[in-house]
Amino acid sequence: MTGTEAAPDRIELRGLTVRGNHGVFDFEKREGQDFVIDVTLHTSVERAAATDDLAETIHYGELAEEVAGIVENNTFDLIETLAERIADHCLSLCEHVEVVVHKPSAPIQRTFDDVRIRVERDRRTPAAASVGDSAATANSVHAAGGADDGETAAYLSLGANLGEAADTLDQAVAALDRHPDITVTARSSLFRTAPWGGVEQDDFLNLGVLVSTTLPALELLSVAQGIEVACGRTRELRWGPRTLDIDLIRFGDEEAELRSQTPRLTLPHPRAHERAFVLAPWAELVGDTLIDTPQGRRPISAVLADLDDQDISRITSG
Ligand code: A4P
Ligand code: MG
Repeated sequence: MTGTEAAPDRIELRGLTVRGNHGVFDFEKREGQDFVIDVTLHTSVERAAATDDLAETIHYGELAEEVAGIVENNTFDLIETLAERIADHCLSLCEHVEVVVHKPSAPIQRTFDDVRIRVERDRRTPAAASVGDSAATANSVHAAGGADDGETAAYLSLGANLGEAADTLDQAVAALDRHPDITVTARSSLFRTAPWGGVEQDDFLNLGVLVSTTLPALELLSVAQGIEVACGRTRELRWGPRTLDIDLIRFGDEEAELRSQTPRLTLPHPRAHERAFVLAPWAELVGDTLIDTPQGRRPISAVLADLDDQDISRITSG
């Protein structure tokens, strides 16, 4: 049975108009324009109707705010990406969703009524498996991360080896800090690091930042991915060259870090313990901390000592 058959009812939000800075052209990112969003959530309203209780349904006021936040707090080149992100979020609320993103002021040199992208996603179909997984994570993140009622500390690792890598990293840190719900509390030195992962390519520049955020982990990752896109991320190969990569390594404190096992968000980062370019900036920022390894929790300094064959050098102080 599909999600659609399971829930014949719909909650529909139409014509939500939000100013955003999405588009491939610089002027679109700089000046912004209106985006119009339609969302259809496939969800049963039977129980809410029977009890007349708001707690039994999806609050459409909150939905509108959350969707508006995704439009306002990210910068994507493509409305395809924006539609996907909104759908991804909605799958934390229901099993099946349709999202339409209209861009009525798109830079098209002809008279036109509208241009729009429509995506339909289901938690349970293989095509949307990662979306569904991430939606499940979104729920657990809200429960486990404690981000709804306060600040959560997180560690992010940033890397680049294409273009003006040092400038890109500066811009990325500034963009994270500009976000209204994220504060960069500490930034590491810049490190020059030999490529990890077996792909022959130029050295990377890497750094790490500690942030404090009121966002749940998935939204923090979405913001980071939006910054990757805005910095013109290109990547052809897994572990290959990239303009900018931002990985979420830890969300929460050492004693209360979020654990997540989905393709969209795996936490703690499963390969952190193998990578000096992740651990050296982290150790610089926090001193010692216990991290997950296949041998159990170990002090970061001991794990780093085992990685001393990885070529890494500090090039500026933070
Ligand atoms: N994803 C799941 N969990 C996470 C998480 N904790 N943080 C998902 C970030 N992303 C996470 O990521 C692929 C998918 O992983 C996304 O859909 C995301 O939702 P990606 O960034 O698109 O792909 P990728 O970066 O090519 O793959 P991967 O496996 O993330 O590569 P890494 O691990 O980021 O490695 N060598 C040096 N010296 N310095 C580097 O910075 N970076 C890489 C990239 C390889 N070698 C390097 C460096
Ligand atoms: Mg990555």
